[in-house]
Amino acid sequence: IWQKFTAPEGMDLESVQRSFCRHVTKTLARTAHNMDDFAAYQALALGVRDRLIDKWNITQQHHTKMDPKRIYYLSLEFLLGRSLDNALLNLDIKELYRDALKQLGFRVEDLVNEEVDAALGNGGLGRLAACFMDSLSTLNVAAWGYGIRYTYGIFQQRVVDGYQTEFPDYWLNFGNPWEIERLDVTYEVRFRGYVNKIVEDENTVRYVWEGGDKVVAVAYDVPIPGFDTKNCINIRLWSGKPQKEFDFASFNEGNYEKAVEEQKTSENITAVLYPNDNHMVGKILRLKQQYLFVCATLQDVIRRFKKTSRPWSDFPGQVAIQLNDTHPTLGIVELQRVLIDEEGLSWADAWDIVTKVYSFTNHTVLPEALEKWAVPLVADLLPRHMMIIFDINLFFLQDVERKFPHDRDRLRRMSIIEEGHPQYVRMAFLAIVGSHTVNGVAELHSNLIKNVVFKDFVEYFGAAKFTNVTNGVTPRRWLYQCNPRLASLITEKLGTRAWLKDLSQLKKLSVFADDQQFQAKFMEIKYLNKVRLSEYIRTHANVTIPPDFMFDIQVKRIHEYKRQFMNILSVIYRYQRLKGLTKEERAKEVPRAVIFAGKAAPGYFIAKLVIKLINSVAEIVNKDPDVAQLLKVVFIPNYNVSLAEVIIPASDISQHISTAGTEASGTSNMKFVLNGGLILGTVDGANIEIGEEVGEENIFFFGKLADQVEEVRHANRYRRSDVDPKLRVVIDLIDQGVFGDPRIFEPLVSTLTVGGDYYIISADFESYITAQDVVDKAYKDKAGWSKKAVMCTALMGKFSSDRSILDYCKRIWKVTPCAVP
Ligand code: 26Y
Repeated sequence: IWQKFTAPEGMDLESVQRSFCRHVTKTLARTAHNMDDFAAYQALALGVRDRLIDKWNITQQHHTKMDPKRIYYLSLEFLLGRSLDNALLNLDIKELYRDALKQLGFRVEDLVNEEVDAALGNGGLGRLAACFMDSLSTLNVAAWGYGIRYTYGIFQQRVVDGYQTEFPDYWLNFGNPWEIERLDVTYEVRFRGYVNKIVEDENTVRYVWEGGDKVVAVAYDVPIPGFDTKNCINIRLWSGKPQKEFDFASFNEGNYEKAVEEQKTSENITAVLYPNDNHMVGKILRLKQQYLFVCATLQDVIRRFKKTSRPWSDFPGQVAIQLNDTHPTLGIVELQRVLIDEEGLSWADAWDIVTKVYSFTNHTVLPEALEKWAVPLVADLLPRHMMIIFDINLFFLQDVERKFPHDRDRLRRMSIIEEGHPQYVRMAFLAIVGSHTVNGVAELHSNLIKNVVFKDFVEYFGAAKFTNVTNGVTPRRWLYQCNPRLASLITEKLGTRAWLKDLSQLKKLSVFADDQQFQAKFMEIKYLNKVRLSEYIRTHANVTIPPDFMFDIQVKRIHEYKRQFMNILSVIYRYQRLKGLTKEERAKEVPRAVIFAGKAAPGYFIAKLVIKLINSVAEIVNKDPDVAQLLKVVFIPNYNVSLAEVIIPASDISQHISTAGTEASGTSNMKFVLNGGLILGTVDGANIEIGEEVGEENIFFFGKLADQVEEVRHANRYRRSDVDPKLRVVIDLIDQGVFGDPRIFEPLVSTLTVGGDYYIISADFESYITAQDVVDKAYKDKAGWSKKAVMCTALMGKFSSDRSILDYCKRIWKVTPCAVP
């Protein structure tokens, strides 16, 4: 009976339709006459969810039987975006559903647009975690993602009077079909309290952490289907709630208000995602999030491990935990605490296990992004952990001292505790000391880590502990899903869709790079994608962009190091240049649409001013008839994953122009090139490796190199007001009020002069403008450009997240696949 009634959903039209109608009438309690597209989306999603759960169950049963080494990917951010279209494609049921729904009067394409994004992340780091989950599932790795189920994801951005304004992201208001609430999977998490020292005999003392307040973490599971596999893995997200939701004593006394007070007043730890990208803000609630996260996760991991009654010495062979940046680093301390205080292991045995289990990925070298927590804050919230951190540091520094005797400055530099008033815990150092492997996310970045940022640690631990795993992106979402026409063309040309699981096969496209017919098809698809984006911009930003303009796109978080400011300055330069041209000269110019999108951290004043400047420039340029045929500028509000899926396939050129040495990798650069868009970029992050793959002739590099930046900065200290002459022209226009009241922009403009121009915009400006001209020239040669675009797509095989994940599996986690047969 059981088998009969739990059989997986059928793969025929009728099964799909039956499931759809059942969810409409039974789950949603609506009727055919009382439903809109959103209800249809919900019913469709619930039907797909049923299929995911079938696969999820099969996968978990298989893993339980085989008991393979589990990979745990710990990340405070998962930027998943929408799930429906992705699930339909990964399960290979999109055609089936399209036909089934057509007969019911719905278009799948309309319904997938009803979904709200799951935006539990800020930018690159969170989206990388999401791509990695897709690859782990597709590659049949027995992996789990762990994260936080924020009630509010990254804020919604609107533009009011040219300024960014933030609104809450009510993503759960209409329910979330992609999560399975596990009210039975809960763990207690303690905060504050005191540490009791128990002397058992002369040789043994134990510490017990007691008292304080407890909260409860509840699990929500998000199934992640692999592509072309039975495998479906899981992201387990924790939601916090107060332990006592209800005060029965007060209730019985008739004090109903007080009975629910705790629930009302205790701030919900997992309520909101911190909206800072690459910028540390030492808020106690954030530390609480981090601890709730690692505490619940480790209890879950350990419970799973204990089911098989293995000895603790087996733990490192069965468990690998990857730290997505330092945000989950408390997990190192928590595991050590559990092993010594609760499981009774010796310090040495416990530490041996801990350091075999953890590995750590660094995503940034920006000093303001390196996490450090004030010791008094940690000691108050997590008293036992603070003791353990001091002990870890003591044993570590004793060892450093043995290896490098009489080098006190080295001890000061390497200490996990930064001295001062107050002292701080340096989380990156703690992560390095507690991990067996540390990796950066692109070659240049990993080298900077080794030779500059963590140099002392390389000298102490040896170079083998530090490695590179270049980032990648999932070709399922970032080509197959977001650019279906190009995906079909590729499959048609290669005669197989095997490239979706082995992206290196794209190189077979390169033989068609000179084929005029193929070029024409390729560029026709690009054109249609530009039409789609142009339509979006018209309806959402009220700017009309002819699709035959060159689409020049910069979309990413707004940050000084990413230099959107330099981009808009160069737009002003172009604007004044075009205005100075004769009619004949204008006819030779390439019409360009410069497209921006991205969120600024709400507290990042300068970044928000950049948005205002972009909008002010757009306003002037877009209404100026002198340049109407040649230049458009637009800021598209509320950049997110689903918007990226519309923007990225439509680029002719995209900009990745960080100051050399500051962008660890970048991952959107990979997405753009994969979709046949060229890069204008600095010699930074993964741009370098993209250049190596596609060839110098297919990428536009400019600017100072990473090892020249310090010297420029040094020179800047004596420069003050004598900026690059072309930049001077631009600054003068802003100062004259051409783009509105110059007093508004003064704090931004002065970063170029009195601010010391830390991101060396002035030193790179000439080279940047020249590179823009080279781009224009190349674009005029239609055949030449088409060939470049084809070669870009063809040579991007390296940048699949499948390759990254296989790299982690082989070199860091030492794990092989465990596929559901
Ligand atoms: C400390 C905390 C406030 C914090 C929060 C978010 C610190 C950093 C971040 C996010 C960092 C981030 O997204 N880094 C990006 O990671 C990508 C994936 O590796 C890289 O491609 C990108 O260059 C890097 O900026």
